[in-house]
Amino acid sequence: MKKLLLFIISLGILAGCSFSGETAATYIQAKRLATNLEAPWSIASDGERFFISERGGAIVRVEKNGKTIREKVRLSDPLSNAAEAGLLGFVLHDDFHESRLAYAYYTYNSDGSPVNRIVTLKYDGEDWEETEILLDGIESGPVHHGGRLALSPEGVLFATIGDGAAPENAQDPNSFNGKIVKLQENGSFTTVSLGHRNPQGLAWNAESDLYSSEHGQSANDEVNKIEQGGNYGWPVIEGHEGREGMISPLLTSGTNETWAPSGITFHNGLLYVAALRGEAILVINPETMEVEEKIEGYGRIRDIHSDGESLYFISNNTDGRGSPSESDDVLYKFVNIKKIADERR
Ligand SMILES: [Ca+2]
Repeated sequence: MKKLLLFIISLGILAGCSFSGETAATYIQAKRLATNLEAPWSIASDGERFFISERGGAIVRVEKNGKTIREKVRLSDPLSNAAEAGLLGFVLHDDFHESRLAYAYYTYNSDGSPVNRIVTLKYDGEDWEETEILLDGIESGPVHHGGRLALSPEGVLFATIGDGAAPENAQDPNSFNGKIVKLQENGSFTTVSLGHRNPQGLAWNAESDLYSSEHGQSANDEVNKIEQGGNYGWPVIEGHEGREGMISPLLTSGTNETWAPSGITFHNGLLYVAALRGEAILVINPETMEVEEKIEGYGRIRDIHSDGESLYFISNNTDGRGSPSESDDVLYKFVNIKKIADERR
């Protein structure tokens, strides 16, 4: 009887989960922190509030009490309306409390063509204003803009840049496209790695190793461990393929499955990957690089964020490629993460 009751309760509150064995953490409930986001892209937090970038060019501030305020971002050029483009990556400076500075990656319209740049934004408590261009002239084709920004454990800004739908540029050391780059405070930048198709996830583990997710062509999505100077193969190799001088992924969706991975994060020793087309959060054991669990039921997922204690994620059903519900898109928080094995004992 007790078991049956547990099972029924589980059915009720475990919506959104599918399990593969009794190995991984399980997610009892996802609480809605904010609703009606419009094509949200990045989750940032100052510890008190969330700041969610929207592709259309706004930052949504989410207060602790659930109040949401859509804030203006004054940019030096109008945003591009190309597919997948707009205000993408957004991350707060690590001294945001003092400096009120953030970094943003956006696609603007340059004489009818989409071009990406990375800028600093200054916050006045209500709105954001572009104050400095850090990297400009990042060519962008009709799609594949990349766009993820993240701060390393040392506070250095990293960015993922897509191939701009010109695959050959990913192997061209003189092109920004298909690269992961890092930018120093003094304005200098370094290419970290090349040979990427459309990377959109960046995260460091507890040992400060950098991981990235990237969209493959027709499946072959990848999770890579990024090494300085590494060549990750695109468009010469993809998925499981290998070649001397090129680094194959730690994990790939293979030729029959598409995840369309975007934001990634480490949390309590596991790697979490937001999947758009896969409509799931992939929970990956970094020791085995196996997908231990897929958390489903929220539609397309664009970004996932850990504050060390809790996990947060945003759906992405309003970008024209999903089936939005009335309250989409939503910022969720996972509550009550437990071991499924414990739960069943
Ligand atoms: Ca690759």
